[in-house]
Amino acid sequence: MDRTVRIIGAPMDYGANRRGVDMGPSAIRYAGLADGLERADVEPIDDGDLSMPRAEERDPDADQPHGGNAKFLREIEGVCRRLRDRVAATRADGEFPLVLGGDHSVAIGSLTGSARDVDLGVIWFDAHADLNTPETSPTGNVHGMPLAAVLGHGAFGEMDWAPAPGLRESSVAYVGLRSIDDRERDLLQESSLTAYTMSDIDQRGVSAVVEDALAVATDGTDGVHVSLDLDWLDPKTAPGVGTPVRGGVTYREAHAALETLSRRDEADGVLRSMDVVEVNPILDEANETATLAAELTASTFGKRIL
Ligand code: 5AB
Ligand code: MN
Ligand code: MN
Ligand code: MN
Repeated sequence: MDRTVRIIGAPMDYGANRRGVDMGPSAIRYAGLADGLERADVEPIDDGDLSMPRAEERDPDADQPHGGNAKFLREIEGVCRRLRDRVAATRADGEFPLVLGGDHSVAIGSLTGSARDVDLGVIWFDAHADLNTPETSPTGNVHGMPLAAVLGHGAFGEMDWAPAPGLRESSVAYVGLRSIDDRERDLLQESSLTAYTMSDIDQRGVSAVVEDALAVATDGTDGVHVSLDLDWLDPKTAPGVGTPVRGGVTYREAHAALETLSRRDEADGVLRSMDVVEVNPILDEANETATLAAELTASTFGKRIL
């Protein structure tokens, strides 16, 4: 066993408009996550799930930022502060934090925790840019905002809990984008974020694109956080997600991408933390998407065919 991976369940659904994504951590565990990790020669330790406040007792519109809409922001803040501290403590103990969502708003906690006291690069596997602010969001769903939150855009700039000083736009690379809101496109183009779209993958192949993303995320940083939104994959392969978009990566491309990360990590230990998010078992077919999430995680840690 060459490394300890601490599994932290974050059954959050406050950031999405669909119930069910809160069952993601159980479904991914049930699909054999720990076994897969052992076969990748890492030691999994399961911390269980963070506790969540009960949605039925909450008012989604309480404490809205001035002039914006970010539903359940107060609840998301509470959970992400706890997750941040758990992730930072895990890193401080020399272990690898693996966060199971839950919707993508949990990445606010993983990123701010992993970036504590270090410069962090990020590779964001997603159909979406997740760069809306409370002012630009067409839905008010915070799972469409985590990168804007940690980079301190818009109303997030006034919140002391989200921005991560160790994270610079120039160290963030998207892989596989194919659905971006108009205001997000403007933000993206004004920013120094690097975005590889599905069309880059079509033209150059997924491994070459991931090598480039690694170059961006490792340049001048102390390590890389991997954020894997299962809607990155094509919905035919990963049906159990709340915001599916046609034209995503295939089963083989997804494995090739994460194996590329793993090969680099084997050479220089560049990966620091990871989250696996947006698995919704209610929308899934026979736990197919959770199984894929577990397999892809094992591939990231070096599980090989031979
Ligand atoms: B996901 C949308 N851009 O902001 C929004 O799944 C969708 O974490 C966000 O990538 C999808 O609501 C969030 C329309
Ligand atoms: Mn996402
Ligand atoms: Mn997405
Ligand atoms: Mn989604």
